[in-house]
Amino acid sequence: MKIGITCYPTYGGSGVVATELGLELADRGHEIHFISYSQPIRLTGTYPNIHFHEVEVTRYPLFEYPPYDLALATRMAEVAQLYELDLLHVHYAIPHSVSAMLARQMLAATPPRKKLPFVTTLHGTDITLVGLDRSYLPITRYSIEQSDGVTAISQYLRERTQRVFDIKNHIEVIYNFVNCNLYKRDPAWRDKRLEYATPDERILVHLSNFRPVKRITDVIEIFDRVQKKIPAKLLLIGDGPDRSQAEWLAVQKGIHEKVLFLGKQDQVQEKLSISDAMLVPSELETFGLAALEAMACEVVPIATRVGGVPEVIEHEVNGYLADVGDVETMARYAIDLLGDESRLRTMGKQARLRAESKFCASEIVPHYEQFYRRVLERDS
Ligand code: GMT
Repeated sequence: MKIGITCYPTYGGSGVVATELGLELADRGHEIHFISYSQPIRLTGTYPNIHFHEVEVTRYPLFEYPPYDLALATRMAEVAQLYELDLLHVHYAIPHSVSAMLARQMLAATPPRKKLPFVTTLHGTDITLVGLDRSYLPITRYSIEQSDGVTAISQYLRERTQRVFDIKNHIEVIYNFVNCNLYKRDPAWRDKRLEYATPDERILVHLSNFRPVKRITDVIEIFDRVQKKIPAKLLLIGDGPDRSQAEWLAVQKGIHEKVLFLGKQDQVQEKLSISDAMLVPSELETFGLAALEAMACEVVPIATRVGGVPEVIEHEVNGYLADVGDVETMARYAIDLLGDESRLRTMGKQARLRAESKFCASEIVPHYEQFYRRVLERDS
C-alpha cells in the first residue's frame, strides 16, 4: 500500500507512535509518505521506501495566525495525487483529521476525482484536553465522524471518546506498540551504566515531554525520598515547559548532582536498557508508551493508576500503580523494589514478558494493515 502519514513531528507520544508505525510498515514493504511541518524526530536515517514532504506555511502580515491546517490539506492532496496514495493515516485529531477531510473533498471534487480515504488515530490530549475546549469540540467531533476509520490507542480512550464526544462510529482499539527487537536489555548494561552511576547505585529514569500533565515535580519528590534510603541516580530524558521547575526543585533539595537532565534523545532505548525503574507519576496517560518502552527493556514502571495505564501495567506483577500525587506510596514501592535485587530482576523479566505477550510491533502492526484493508474495501 501507499500510505500518507501525518503527525506532530516533535517530542510527544503520538508522533513517536506514528513514526515507529511508518518505519514498521516500510519494513513490511509499504511505501510511506510522511507529511508534516518538519521531519519526525525519530526518523533519523534514510530509508528507500520512506519519503518526507515538508509543509511550508506562508507568512503574510495579514496572517496573525498562519493557516497551517490549510497548507497541510493542500500538501496532503498534492502528495496523494502525485504519489497515488491509497490512504492517509493521521495521528492526533486536531487539526490533522480536519485537514485530511478537506484533502479528501478537494480530490473527490476535482478531475480525475481521486478517492482518498483517511484513518484518524486518537492518542490522548486531542480528546482529553484540547478536544474538550469549546472552540475545538464541534470540529473535532465532526472530523472524527467523517473519518473513514477511527482507532484509539486504549480501551479507556475509546470509551471516553464515545462518552464525552457522543460519537457513534466504530472505534477500533489498536494498542501502542514497541519494537521488541530494538527495545531490550542491553547485554552489556552493567558496564554501560557506569557512565552515569557507580556500581552500587540504582538508576531511576523518567521520559516525557515535561508538560504539566506529567507532574515532573512528583518525579523529583519521589526520587528525593528514594535516594535518602538507596544510593541512586535519576536520568531525565526529554524536555519541555516544566523542566526549569524540576531543576529548581532538585537544587532546593540539594540533590541536583544526582539528577541528570539528558535532554531530548533519539536513541532512548540506549538509556532505558541500563536503568532499573521508571517513574511515571502522570495526572493522566491514555496509554503510557514510555512505560511500555521501559518494560520491554526490563525496567520496572512505577506509575499512576490513571486512564489506560492499568491496561499495560499489572500492579505488583510487572510494575506498580498508585494514586495521582501519592509520592509517599510511589517512593515506598521504589525503595522496596530497588532494595531487593532478586525482586527487581524478576519483575524486570515480567515486564519484558508483558511487552512481548501483547505489545510487540510484530503483533500490533498487522492489526493496522488489516484495518487499512477493511477501510479500502469499504471505500471501493
Ligand atoms: O503526553 C504525551 O506524551 C504526548 C501525547 C500526545 O498526545 O502526543 O501522548 C499521548 O499519546 C501517547 C501515544 O499514543 C500515549 O502513550 C500517552 O499516554 C498520551 N498522553 C496522555 O494521555 C497525557
